[in-house]
Amino acid sequence: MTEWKDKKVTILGLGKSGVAAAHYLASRGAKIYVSDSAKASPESEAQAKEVEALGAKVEFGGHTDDALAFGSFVLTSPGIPPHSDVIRKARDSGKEVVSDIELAFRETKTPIVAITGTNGKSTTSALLSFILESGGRVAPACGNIGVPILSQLDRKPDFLIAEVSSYQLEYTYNFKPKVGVWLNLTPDHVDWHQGFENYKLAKFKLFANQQADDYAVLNMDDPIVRGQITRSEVFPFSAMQSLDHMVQGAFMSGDFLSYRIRAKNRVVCHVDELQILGQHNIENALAAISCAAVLNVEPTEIETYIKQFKGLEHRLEYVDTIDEIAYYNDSKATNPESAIKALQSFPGKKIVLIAGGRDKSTSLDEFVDAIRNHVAAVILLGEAKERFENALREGGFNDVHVVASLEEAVDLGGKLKLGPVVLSPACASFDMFKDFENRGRVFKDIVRARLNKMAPSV
Ligand code: UMA
Ligand code: ADP
Repeated sequence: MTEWKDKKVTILGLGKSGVAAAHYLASRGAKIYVSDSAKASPESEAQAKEVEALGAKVEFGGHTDDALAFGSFVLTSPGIPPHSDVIRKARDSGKEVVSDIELAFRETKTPIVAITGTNGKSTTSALLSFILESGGRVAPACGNIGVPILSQLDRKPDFLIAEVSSYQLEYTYNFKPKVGVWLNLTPDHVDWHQGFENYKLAKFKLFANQQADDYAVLNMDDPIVRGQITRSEVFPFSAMQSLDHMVQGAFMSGDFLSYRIRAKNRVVCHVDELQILGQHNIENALAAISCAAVLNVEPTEIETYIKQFKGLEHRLEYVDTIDEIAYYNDSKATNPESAIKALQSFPGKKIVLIAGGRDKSTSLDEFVDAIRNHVAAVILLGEAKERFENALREGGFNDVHVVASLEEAVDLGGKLKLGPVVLSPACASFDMFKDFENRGRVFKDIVRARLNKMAPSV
């Protein structure tokens, strides 16, 4: 741990992680200069006041040489890319540039479970945290999930369950989680990393410093992840293979989620006992089971709590049933790949899909294929509606309805009575909503208002 008294630190970015870092360091006597490239706004002015009250200096509208020269090292917000002028300048002047997870690792003896992957990080982190905390431990889900890791250290946790992004990993050097989890890897954030190879290398850093008494929880169903070589002990998981040849691991035994550790096989639950839907969530559950197993959580605790986990808001979240039609909010599905996961999560049923929003202009071929197989009707709205409608009709799917608002979409979905109504937009939300969370909450409000209208008055 570092002695911070009177040590000077430059923090780049006055976002969530910058503010949390300022609090952590100022409470230990460090002198702080926070520099943000954006112009001041009412919201950022309020954040500036908060950190100025800690004695920190704040600048907006660019990163000056003064700010860079101030600190003996630089803590960067994860969004700032390594090829940006400010990071290049800091490094050229010999400064160490670290992310908050690197600093947190240096500052705590609490074992860290670090969970990464292109998809499923938040669900897996939240599920593991739920299992551990339901059993009475302090084990917050933190990091990229939206709770800066530095804000959790003073709670004296038993474990830190850190969702880590490739951005945060890029700025790590000594980071060594007790358990590193890698769920999957598909192209993402390629511009930020300047290529897929760099994105992959950032993810590899999760295991770079691990030793034989650490664990690597690896998805054997992912062609890149399963090839990872580590010094740490591998605990494999697979939703598709039996793993009979492995000494330990988490796997499906028929329809049961199971694991083997120290030569004992354990059955956790039947797949239908999980409240989180879909094949992708079986993978997330097996990853969380793997972590709980290596952390020596009692099998009965894992069995009990995994069944109680309701999932995260906006990820295939069950809202309610009106007139025998169930409604689901999957507003977090902001690209076609994640919407496909939702379509595949209702085996034996066809759904009514509400999609559209701000178009990411990526290929719709696989999305249209999945719609042909799993969807009875599509209701489109937002900026993407024309391109989506054309792609669907060209792909031979004609049960397409175009509407002007989410209210109209929910109303029509209920009237069609063709199956569960699922909002899984495959698009960003910014054309009609503040963000995906706002879109999901508006959807839920509309559904619940309809439910209230239907309820008989007493
Ligand atoms: N900024 C600069 N200089 C620049 C660029 C940006 O000063 O060159 C400033 C911005 O003006 C902003 C500040 O940096 O005021 C930081 O904003 P930010 O959103 O990048 O960072 P935080 O608010 O600290 O949020 C970060 C993560 N954001 C990113 O990685 C982009 C959050 O993940 C995370 O929840 C939070 O820390 C707590 O750990 C968000 C995310 O989008 C959800 N992550 C990506 C993803 O999941 O795909 C990786
Ligand atoms: P992340 O934190 O990595 O963005 P989330 O748990 O928030 O992941 O899930 C976001 C979306 O990604 C989900 O709505 C789902 O469509 C998809 N998803 C979740 N888990 C997986 C997985 N294991 N593999 C592939 N896709 C997944």
